[in-house]
Amino acid sequence: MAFTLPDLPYAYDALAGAGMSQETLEFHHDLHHKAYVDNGNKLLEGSGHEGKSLEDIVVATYQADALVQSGLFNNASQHWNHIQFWEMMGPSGQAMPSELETALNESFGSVDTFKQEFSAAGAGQFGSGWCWLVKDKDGSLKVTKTENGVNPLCFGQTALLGCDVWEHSYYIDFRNKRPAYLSNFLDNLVNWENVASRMG
Ligand code: MN3
Repeated sequence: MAFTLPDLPYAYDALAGAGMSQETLEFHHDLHHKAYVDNGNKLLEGSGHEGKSLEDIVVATYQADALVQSGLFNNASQHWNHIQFWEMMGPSGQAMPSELETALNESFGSVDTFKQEFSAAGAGQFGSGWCWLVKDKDGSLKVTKTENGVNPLCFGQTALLGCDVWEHSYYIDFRNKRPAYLSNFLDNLVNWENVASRMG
């Protein structure tokens, strides 16, 4: 089905107090995310994938062995990634549900260790991409990083939390300081209720 740009689940200035400005959200949602939707729709036409869900298009067009992904994959996956990303954030002051805290403690030793691993994955992603907290096929929680638009769907994993480490996500508010953007994301921007709801 055709891709459509969803509204943000909050006002454009809702995250400003948590370190993501209105200007960043206007550029990121209205220009970057919209471009993935518009370009994806052009590439979807005549591709043979028109009848599929967004998730199925991402999985069907991912090429494990290809050095360069197709344009349809890149735009569809980035569309999916951004839908998740908006939902995974909220205004500052969000508490972590106890079941998620317990799961992070069991998987990583402590919430702080999880945050360190997640930040290191994001800071260590060379060039554009994403870092993730995923639930793997065996049920274990893992921190991963992916290049460009590649996401956990490609590996049969459930995305619990993802952070966009393309420069367009942080350059207005943090300039070149990706590690500062990542630590602010974890400390102030994550909607932990949304993350917990994805554990299933
Ligand atoms: Mn982005």
